[in-house]
Amino acid sequence: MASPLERWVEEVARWTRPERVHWCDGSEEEHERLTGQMLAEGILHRLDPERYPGCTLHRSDPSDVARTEHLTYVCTATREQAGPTNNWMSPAQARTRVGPLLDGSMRGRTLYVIPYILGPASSPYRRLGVELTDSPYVVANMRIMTRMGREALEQIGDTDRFVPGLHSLGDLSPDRRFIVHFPEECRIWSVGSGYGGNALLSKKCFGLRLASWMARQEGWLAEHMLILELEQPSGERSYAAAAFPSACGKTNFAMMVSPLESLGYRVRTIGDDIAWMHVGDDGRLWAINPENGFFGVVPLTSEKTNPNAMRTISRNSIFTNVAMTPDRLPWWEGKEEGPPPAGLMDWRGQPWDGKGPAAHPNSRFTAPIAQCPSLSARSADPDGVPLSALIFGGRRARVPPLVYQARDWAHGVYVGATMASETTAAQSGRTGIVRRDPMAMLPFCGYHMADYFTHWLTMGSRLKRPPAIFHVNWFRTGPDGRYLWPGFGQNLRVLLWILQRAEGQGEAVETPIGLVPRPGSLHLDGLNLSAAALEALLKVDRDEWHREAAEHKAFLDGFGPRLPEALWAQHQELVRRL
Ligand code: GTP
Ligand code: SPV
Ligand code: MN
Repeated sequence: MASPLERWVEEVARWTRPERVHWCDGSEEEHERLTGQMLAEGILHRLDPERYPGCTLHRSDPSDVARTEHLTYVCTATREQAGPTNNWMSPAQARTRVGPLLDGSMRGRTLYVIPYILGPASSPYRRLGVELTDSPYVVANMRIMTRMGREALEQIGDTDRFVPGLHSLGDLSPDRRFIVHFPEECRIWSVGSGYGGNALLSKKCFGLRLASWMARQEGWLAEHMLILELEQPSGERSYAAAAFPSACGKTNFAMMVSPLESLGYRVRTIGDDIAWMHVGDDGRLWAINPENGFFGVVPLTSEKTNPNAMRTISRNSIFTNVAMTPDRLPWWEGKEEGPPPAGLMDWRGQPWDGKGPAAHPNSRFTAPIAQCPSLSARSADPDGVPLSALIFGGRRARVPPLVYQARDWAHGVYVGATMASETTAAQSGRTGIVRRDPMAMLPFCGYHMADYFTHWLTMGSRLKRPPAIFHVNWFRTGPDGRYLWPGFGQNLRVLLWILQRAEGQGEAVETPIGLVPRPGSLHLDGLNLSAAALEALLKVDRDEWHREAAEHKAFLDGFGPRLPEALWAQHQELVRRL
């Protein structure tokens, strides 16, 4: 008798008509063979094997360089279940609109079967998935990003306990591109894109959209969050998770190098993009990183901004849409000081004309988590780590101060629900526009966002020792348009205050929006920051916040009567305090 997995693979093969089917075992030998094939076909290009051993460059189709949110759908039975922030079509509509695009779409290609585990292999919180794809580049990425291969296949065995995800490159045309989710069946179809979060179905499709749906039903949280560890001079370790929208600093924050290492403060990395969080027996919130690699933003990554990332991506990594020097080194804006090297090939593979950027602004690295020098010893702890703090943050030139603390859990949920950020190159469309992005989950929540807020509030009531909640903004600018805060490793100074506050220490002053650091309570020794800049960074301007609160209201109104009363109460409290 064929297993559910075998039956599904056969069914998909009859439908998409691949020339052959390959079951991935995740072995070194398989990896070598596939890489060799992609090099021969020009899907990958070898980088300098001395300076970047095991590294390759991939150039995606120029029309396929970022997630396409307008082509991403949540296909629940009713539109109401998907809510006002998701694109919706009915499951039946999805079958008639998207199904035909998959019909025969793998002709002449190989169908790869990728079994994978999200989370440490022995974690009670792990989940199993299988991606079927006709892209060998997706296979190579999934091998880095997940625990892929034999072990996953064994854990699936004859059961149907896996999330089926079907992906085909189709003809790569944006006119025939769809990323559709069927939460009720826990199923994903993606066609017409080979890029990142559109095509690596373990990541945003399963890890967030479907997982957030499962999490609500089962009483946990699936969030767009990094997870980090802070070691104190006493040797004590505490943990925090932070949600910043795409390309707003999660990877950098998770890998930051402490400027206070000589004093005994050290940061270690657990995850950089997704956190799955459960209520522990001790009433605390525990987090695991479901992923096994990083799919990170390349531009501006440098020895200065993120030396841990530079080490991590120095071998066995895939670079997507970066530029290349004549001696086959990957190159990107912000990599090093000084003028760009001569003779660059841009991300499209053309001689660089010096006009636009040489590397695409959303160029990415795919690198194994095990190569990260700052990796925490508990990064693959099956139980996860207990969180002391949750941090929300956005990219805002104005309004939110460097850091503030929410008064309690419900206020923290309000802060997360109303946060906003300027759009970046991580999604197609215009950049630099302020949009509300609740909990950095706007493009990733698999159901009605008002129900998601209710779920957050309910989770708080189940936590005996809830993490304290904060909001940060590294991106506030001065009158000259320059960032007021140096950012990157210096963000540790803010993290210190956050974790002190979470332990009931650290000094704060009350403001209408929450608690901001008392000047002097931030550890700023050795940082050349003027008193005026600090004041500007911590300033809470009532006029600006009145306008901000009005925008909160307009945004929350869009959720209609499903919005939990507790959030309206928070809003009224904010307005009253202002
Ligand atoms: P996704 O992978 O898209 O989810 O992004 P991310 O949230 O992990 O963002 P990442 O850390 O890759 O940073 C995105 C961009 O913001 C990069 O160009 C960084 O150099 C820049 N950046 C990150 N942290 C800071 C900071 O503290 N200050 C400033 N000014 N820029 C930062
Ligand atoms: C993001 O856009 O938030 C990413 C990259 O982490 S992608 O995998 O394309 O979603
Ligand atoms: Mn992300």
